Amino acid sequence: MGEIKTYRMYIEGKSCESASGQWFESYYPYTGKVWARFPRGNAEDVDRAVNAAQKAFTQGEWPRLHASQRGALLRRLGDLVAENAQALAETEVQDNGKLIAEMSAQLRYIPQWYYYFGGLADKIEGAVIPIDKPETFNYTRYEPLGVVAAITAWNSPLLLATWKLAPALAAGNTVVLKPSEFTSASALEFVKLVEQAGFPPGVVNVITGFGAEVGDALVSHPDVAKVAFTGGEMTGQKVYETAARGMKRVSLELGGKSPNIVFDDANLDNAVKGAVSGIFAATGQTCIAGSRLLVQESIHNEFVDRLVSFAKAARMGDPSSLETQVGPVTTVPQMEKILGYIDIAKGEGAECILGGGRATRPECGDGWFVEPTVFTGVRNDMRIAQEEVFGPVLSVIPFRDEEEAVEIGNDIVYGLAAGVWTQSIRRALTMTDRLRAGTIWVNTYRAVSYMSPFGGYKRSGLGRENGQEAIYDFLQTKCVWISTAEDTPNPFIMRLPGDD
Ligand code: TXE
Repeated sequence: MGEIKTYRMYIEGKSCESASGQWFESYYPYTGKVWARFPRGNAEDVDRAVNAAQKAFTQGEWPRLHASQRGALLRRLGDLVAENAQALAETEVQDNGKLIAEMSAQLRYIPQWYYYFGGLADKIEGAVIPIDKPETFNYTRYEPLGVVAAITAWNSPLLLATWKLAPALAAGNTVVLKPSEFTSASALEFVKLVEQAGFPPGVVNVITGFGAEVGDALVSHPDVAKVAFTGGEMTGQKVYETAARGMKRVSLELGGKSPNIVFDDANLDNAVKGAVSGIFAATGQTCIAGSRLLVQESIHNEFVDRLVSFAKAARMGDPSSLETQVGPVTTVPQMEKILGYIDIAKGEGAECILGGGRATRPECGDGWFVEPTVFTGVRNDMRIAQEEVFGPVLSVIPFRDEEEAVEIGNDIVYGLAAGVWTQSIRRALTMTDRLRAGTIWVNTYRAVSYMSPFGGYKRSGLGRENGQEAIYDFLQTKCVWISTAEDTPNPFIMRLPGDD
């Protein structure tokens, strides 16, 4: 690989190094080699970024813009993302190891978030309350919160940032974005487009660095009004606790261990594709992975055979080739975690019928690859069925009937998503009713949209991203009382409906 690329943080419309002058490196997962370096931020940088965001929230052009003008800026940003889609996709391939095929599609879709929330910006209306007091006018208005800290994970850096930035900005907030230390590049490429679109300095800032040094300082900063977080469950819990001390708003998008449930009346060709995309797409590094495949006993063996022959044929290797179907794992700690879980499953007595280790195929070179792995004979109480692996490892669990499918599906601390494969409308509706998860897919899997609310039940998180309701997570309600009375009544007597 050629020269190492140097990135700088972005605060108040300017590129800058960190206060400490230190750097950290990012690797290309396909080769395992360093390709870029980033400023290693600390609490001082956080303070500068939050101050810039607070200043932009209270002074200058941004707070004076109409909602329609904010919407126009967001739509312009969407256009710029579309124009620069290829370059952004290539950055993500390099930094994260994501497939170019997936990223090209994702980058064609990301502008929609800016168009949708840009369009929503001037449709947020308060209400006039038919108040029960004489000579009183009472109404509500929605106002932005202030500085939003957007903290994102490494698995889909730009998409996850977009889910936070588009509604936060549409609502009139300012933002400090902290991407994962493993994948900071796309945020810094993207923020150039924010500037080009014409957002005033300080409205969007990007700081790079580690969770304990930058993330924690950001969550604890007194001028941060809200934290929008995507990441692991343990970190989410810590963020929630820290934010609670400052009484900050929090939305958390955490992990999952989603059941993908195949009934014997399903279209099995479709269900096989759904099971494969549920766990092997994005190398299984998605919070919505269908990592528990529940298969009805009567079709279990046939289904597993079909699934394995489909998965076996998946092409691994160079993520920048359009032919590749399963790419590398993004980080070394993640690869080690996945391999650790494969050992745990073997130790628990699950049967490994596909993969089961690091990929040593020649086309994988020195990259961080794990073979697509399938375990059968998994019981739902095993760790491999209960804990999020976040990799290409599938646990197949047989079930008898609907009742047992619901019981196993819900017997988990998470509740992010679930899939149901059936041709019976009665069964589909019953299952969607009884499964406890924020998203249920029937005869499809992994579908998301800017229009459709996304978020978790139980320990999978708090709040919803996407869809109209997402913007209210970045707003607060103000209630205004105006007396139209000539005289202020006796201050020692409370007035009730019917009193003159
Ligand atoms: O995530 P972290 P990691 C799961 C997955 C993975 C595990 C750990 O199972 O193996 O989480 O991944 C920042 N205060 N998911 O370690 O630590 C951090 O810098 C504030 C599921 O990469 O949660 C990064 O920007 N911020 C998940 C972000 O939090 C802190 C996606 C997420 O990092 C912080 C990714 C702190 N104290 C991993 N510590 C999903 N839901 O999709 C860290 N951070």
